[in-house]
Amino acid sequence: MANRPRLVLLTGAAGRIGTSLRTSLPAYGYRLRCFDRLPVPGEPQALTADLQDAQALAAAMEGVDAVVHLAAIPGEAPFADILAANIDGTYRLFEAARAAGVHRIVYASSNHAVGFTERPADGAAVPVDTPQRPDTYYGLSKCFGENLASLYADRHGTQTVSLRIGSFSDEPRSIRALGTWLSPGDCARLVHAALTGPVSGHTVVYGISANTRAWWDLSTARALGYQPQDDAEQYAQQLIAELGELPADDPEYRYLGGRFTR
Ligand code: 15L
Repeated sequence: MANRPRLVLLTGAAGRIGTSLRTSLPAYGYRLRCFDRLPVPGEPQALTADLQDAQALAAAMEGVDAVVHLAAIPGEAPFADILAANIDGTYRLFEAARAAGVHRIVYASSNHAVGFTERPADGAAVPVDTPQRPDTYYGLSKCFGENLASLYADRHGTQTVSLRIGSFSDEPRSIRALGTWLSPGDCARLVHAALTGPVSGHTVVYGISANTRAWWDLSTARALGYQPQDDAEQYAQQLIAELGELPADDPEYRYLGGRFTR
């Protein structure tokens, strides 16, 4: 594909999803430049720096075709910490990418941007155009990141894709995850689609596998070319036997954000 990005800057490369993508993305033909505030195991070339380090960020962008921005505090934290890492850090990342002329940014948003949305009574999959409804300062920072992605698309013409990632893990580990699971293989497929699929402006997609009990609608992800292969259903019988079904008044069942809404 002519427009397939080759050199991809991967921020948060030492994190859980970053570690998985470092293994899986090269098979799709990408060269990765890794960036993290912590050393990245097995990657001596990785750039170890903070997002607040403007010089390091500018150097990281040199020759880059696209950015996959994962670096963030991955859950709830004091507002000051979220502000520095997730909000200011994401702004600095977008601004450095714009200054370097990077065409596409794939932004790791989260389902917690819409976490206080009640699950539809009929169990229907929630679409991407549901209003933002953060469940935490963390979720709020993901709303900011999505809106920043929208601003940079409209104002600067950057192609931006926000991935509202569900529950990334090797296997689903909760009843909620039967609907929200994103397998490592599907995560790579999703990021590849986000790096190569047809994007005009800002696109929001949910990031889950092809779960029989899916909580979110995958049509915008599929429009990018995402073809998930995994389904949490194969774990359902065992998980339900171990953990039991969720009671209807349990926040893990009632709201999209699960325990983040407690
Ligand atoms: C997230 O955004 C978190 O980073 C992760 O730790 C999980 O809690 C996940 O959402 C989820 O909702 O399962």
